[in-house]
Amino acid sequence: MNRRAFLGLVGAGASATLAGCFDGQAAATDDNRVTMTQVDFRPEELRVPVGTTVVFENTSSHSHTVTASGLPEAADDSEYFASGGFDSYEAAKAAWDDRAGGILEPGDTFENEFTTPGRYDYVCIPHLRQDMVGAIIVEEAETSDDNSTASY
Ligand SMILES: [Cu+2]
Repeated sequence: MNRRAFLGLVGAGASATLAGCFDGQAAATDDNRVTMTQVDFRPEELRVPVGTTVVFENTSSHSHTVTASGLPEAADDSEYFASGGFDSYEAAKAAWDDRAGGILEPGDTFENEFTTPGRYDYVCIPHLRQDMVGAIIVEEAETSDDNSTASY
């Protein structure tokens, strides 16, 4: 391998590693994207492999929040997520009531990386009465380093 090709590979690896560290860097596709309509999350349930960064995008003309309401048992407190960066539902709710904390205005996005398998329920605090709720279902990676065969 010549030196130029080697440097190119190093560069690609470094940017792939860093991509997860910055907000707004995750590429949103249909596989990892949830949109907000007037009073709905779409899709209401999204299945993703573990390690996926999900992008929540407010494509409506209303303001919303993305606020986790239930984590899988295997997840620890550090995996709590909410727009505004709160570390518990109680904190997010108090901030919303106090100053519209965690608000996602039209066009805003919020991202979260899901590192533990299980079901993560979340709500939009200002539209709870309209049943604006969703869930991210995080599945174990299908491949492993043993000799299991792919199922597709
Ligand atoms: Cu809402």
